[in-house]
Amino acid sequence: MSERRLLLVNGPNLNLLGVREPAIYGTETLDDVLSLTERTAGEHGFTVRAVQSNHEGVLIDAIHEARLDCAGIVINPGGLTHTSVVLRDALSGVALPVAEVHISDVNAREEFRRFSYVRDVAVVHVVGEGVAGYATAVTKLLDVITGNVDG
Ligand code: CA2
Repeated sequence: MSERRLLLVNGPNLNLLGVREPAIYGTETLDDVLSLTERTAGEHGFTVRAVQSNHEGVLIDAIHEARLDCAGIVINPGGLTHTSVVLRDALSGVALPVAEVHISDVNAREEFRRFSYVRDVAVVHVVGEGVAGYATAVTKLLDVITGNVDG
């Protein structure tokens, strides 16, 4: 394992969390996501570096940089989940363990949300737990990283 740090990636429009569409995404904000993720990782002696961007290339650069100093990646790719081969290639290219998290239950919404380009490059999948799902994703990913479970 490299350093005891996780990269948290939030994709396009997730800066609007808690501001719009509370019926789907709840009332917690992106700052709440960051606090929860940092607290959960901190309980296991890990720190978090977080990036949110509405620009695919910014996310890809952050994923590439994680190769140098992170032990794993927690990602909610937002709508890029369903569209982005390049995001998938970046994740598979850095060869770090990945947890894919979705706030809403993507399997119970529109048909196009059922397909994920990220799914099979991730070792942990969390859907439909709301913002609390980020804590689940961190805990499960750290279990994989620290060898508590085999995935
Ligand atoms: O459920 C999730 O976490 C999603 O990744 C969220 C994406 C959506 O495209 C995926 O299908 C499922 C949308 C992110 C936009 O988030 C917003 C939050 C509040 C208000 C508007 C958008």
